[in-house]
Amino acid sequence: MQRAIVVAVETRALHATIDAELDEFEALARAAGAKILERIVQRRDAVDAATLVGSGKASEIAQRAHDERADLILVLNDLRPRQRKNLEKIIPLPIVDRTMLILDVFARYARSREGKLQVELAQLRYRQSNLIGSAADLSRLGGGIGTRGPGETKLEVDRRRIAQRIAALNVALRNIRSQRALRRSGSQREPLVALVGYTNVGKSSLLNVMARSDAYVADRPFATLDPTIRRVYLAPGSYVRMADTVGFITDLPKELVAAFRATLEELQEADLLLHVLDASNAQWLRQRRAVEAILAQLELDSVPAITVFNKCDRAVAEALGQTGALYVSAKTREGLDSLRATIHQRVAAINDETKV
Ligand SMILES: Nc1nc2c(ncn2[C@@H]2O[C@H](COP(=O)(O)OP(=O)(O)OP(=O)(O)O)[C@@H](O)[C@H]2O)c(=O)[nH]1
Ligand SMILES: [Mg+2]
Repeated sequence: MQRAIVVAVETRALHATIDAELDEFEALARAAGAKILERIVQRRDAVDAATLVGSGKASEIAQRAHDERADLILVLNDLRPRQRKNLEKIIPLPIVDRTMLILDVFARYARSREGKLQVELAQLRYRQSNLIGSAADLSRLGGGIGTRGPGETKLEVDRRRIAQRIAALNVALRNIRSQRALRRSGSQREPLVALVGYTNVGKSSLLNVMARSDAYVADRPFATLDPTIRRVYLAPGSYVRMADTVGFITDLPKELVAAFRATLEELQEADLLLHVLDASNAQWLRQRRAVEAILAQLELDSVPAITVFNKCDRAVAEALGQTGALYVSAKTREGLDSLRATIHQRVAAINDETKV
């Protein structure tokens, strides 16, 4: 386990949401295998242009890191390349930002060949555009959080080889996708319903209770990275294919959106989206907005959708009574009959429309 100190600058803009963002950030850090020693938050009107935190604060962090034998610094705010360089001069430890942390969780858990290639592509693009990964940096980092590639391979060091590797990854991904498109065009299709939503809201759990399947479920961000499809019974003679997808998160790194774009755009073929929300999370509205923004970015906002609040067995008051939404629990199985009935009606209505 790597020992990490979490650092954040609380600007005015962040004031209202910083606690929730730090909780989420630390959940990501734990999923990446870090042990969090301490949270250091500095309040400022704006971040310091040179060192993110003030330079005095940076020295203080360096001292704490030394005293607590920390291995790395995790920074919540976006870091410019220059701020990273300057901070690394004051704090002689690897500095990992939120994007690197998310990419690291993906690298750690991607299983399918396509998933691994996509993650590696995203990581290399990020390193390229943020000027990370000179040989000196990497030898110091030694294969920990921020440098781990999918399947424990080390990220490429040499810039010229990074460009070559990116090109090779793009070719390999195109091949996988064209094979999948061929397979799909042959199959007689039942309607496709896709589960989408913020990470950890219970999409895979819902798929499991609906399809009596055993997709991987875990109480950590990004448990699902590889798309799965299962057949789900709705009513006599009525079945749909239900797709589970990677969860979304606020400010999903653009490199990840780009790398996963092709896979996610296949959701445009869905007849219906189930936008799953976590009724037990006080942050559900913020999560909903983040998901809606990503759906728009992927041009999925024109696909018919229904809103499903999951975890209604422990709902917070503010999540209740939203009009037009369904309330279910994958845990207690409450509300699943009406979810099946609603999907059945919506899919039938869509099919009728397309016949006319
Ligand atoms: N109390 C309660 N917990 C639930 C319910 N559904 C899921 N969970 C828990 O929520 C956590 C996340 O569930 P997942 O099904 O892995 O969530 P997901 O949306 O697929 O998450 P990612 O794949 O990581 O995006 C797990 O610990 C589940 O046991 C529910 O209805 N009630
Ligand atoms: Mg999942």
